[in-house]
Amino acid sequence: MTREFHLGNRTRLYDRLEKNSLVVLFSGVQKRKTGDEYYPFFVDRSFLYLTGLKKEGLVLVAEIGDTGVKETLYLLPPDDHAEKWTGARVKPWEVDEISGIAGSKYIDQLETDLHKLFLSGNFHSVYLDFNRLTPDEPDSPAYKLAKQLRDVYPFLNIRSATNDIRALRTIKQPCEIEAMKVAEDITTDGIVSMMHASKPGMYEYQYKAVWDYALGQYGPDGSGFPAIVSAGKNNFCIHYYAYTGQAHDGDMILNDVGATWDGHITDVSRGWPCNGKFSDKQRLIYECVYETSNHMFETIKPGMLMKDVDGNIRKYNYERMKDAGIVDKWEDIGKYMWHGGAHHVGYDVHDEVLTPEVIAPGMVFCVDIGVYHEEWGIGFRLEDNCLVTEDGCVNLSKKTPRSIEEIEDEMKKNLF
Ligand SMILES: [Mn+2]
Repeated sequence: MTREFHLGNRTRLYDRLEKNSLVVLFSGVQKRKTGDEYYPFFVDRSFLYLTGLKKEGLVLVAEIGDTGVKETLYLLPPDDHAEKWTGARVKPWEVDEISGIAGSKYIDQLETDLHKLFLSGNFHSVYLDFNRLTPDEPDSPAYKLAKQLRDVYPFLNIRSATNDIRALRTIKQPCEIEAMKVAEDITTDGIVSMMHASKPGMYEYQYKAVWDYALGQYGPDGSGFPAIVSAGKNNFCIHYYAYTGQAHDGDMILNDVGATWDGHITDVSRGWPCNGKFSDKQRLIYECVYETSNHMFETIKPGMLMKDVDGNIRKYNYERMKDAGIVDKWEDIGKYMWHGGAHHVGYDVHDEVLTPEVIAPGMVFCVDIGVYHEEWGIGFRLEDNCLVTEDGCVNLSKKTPRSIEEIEDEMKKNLF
C-alpha cells in the first residue's frame, strides 16, 4: 500500500474524531511462545492500515487541534547489538516514506511527552483502540495506558477510536481490491496445485505441503491464516488443524484457505473428491451448494441487509436440498448446515469492520455455504469472496474451479 493510502486513512479517521483530543495508537508487542522463544511479531492490523509500518514497539500520537493535526511517531532507538540479532529497526526517514508521518522521535521520550500533552490543558479526550476479544485477555498497551489515564489524569475522557477505525476498514478502496485480486490469483494456484496432486492415499499434511509450496513461490507471506485442509470424516470438524488424516478412495477433500498480498487476505473454500470423480451422492449435494452460491452472486447488491446473506443462503440451499430429496423439513436443515457464511475479509480474515446492517459498494465478504452430511460421510464448503459494486457484486475468487465440470476437468491434469 502507498504512503498516500495510509495518509488518507488517518486523515479520514481524524475527521471523525472530536477536536482538541489526542489519539494514541500502538503497533503492538511480541508475544512469548515458550522458553526464550517468541512468536514472530505480527503488527496490529489497524495500525498497519493507518501507517503501513510493521515493526513492534511503535506508537503514534496525534494531536487533533482546532486548525490541524500534529503527528509524532515514536520509534525504538538505533541499537547496533540488538539489530545484529533481530534486524534493522525503523528509521525516521522510513516513517515519512511509508506512512506520511512527518515527525518522529525515539520511544524513550514518549512518557515525558504524553505527560506534557495530558497536562497541557489543550486536550479533553484521549482516543485509544480497544479491541480486546475476550474479557480475560492480558492488557495490551492501549488498556495499560487507559488504566494510567484513569489513575493519574482523571480529568481526561478516555474514548474509543475502535468503531471509527472499523467503519473505515468496512469499505475497501480500489488499491485494496487490487491487492486482494493478486491474493486471489495466488490462492487459485494453491488450490489448483492441491487438486492436481490429489489422489487416494494422500495425507492431509501432504495436501498442506503442496499448498504451502505453491504460495511460497510468490513471496514470504504465505497463508493469511492457518490453512484448513481435511479429508473424509475430518471434514466434520469446522476448524480442523491436525493434518494427520489420510484421504481414502471416495473421500471428499475440504479446504478453507487464503493467500495474503500487501496485507490483504482472501478466504476461499473448495471441496472435491480425492479421486477426481464426484460420486452420485457427492454430486447431488454439490449441485445444491453450487446453485445456492450462484444465486447469491446473482442477487447480492447494495441496499440488501447483511443478515439476509446468511438467511437467504440457508433458505435457498434448503429448497435445493429438499428438491434433491436430501432433507424434507425446514426444521432439519440445521442437521446439515452448521454455520453461517458471511464475514468480511481484508486486513483480517474475519475482518475488523463495523458490521454493517446494509450492504454497500466496496464491501468484501465471504459467501460460504457448508453442508455436512455425516450419514453419507460427505462434508465440504464452497466459499467465495464477494465484492459489492455499484449495482451488484462480483466473485473475486471465481477463477478457482467451482463447478463439478471445472473441478473434474482440472483434476484430469493430475500429476500422478
Ligand atoms: Mn474460510
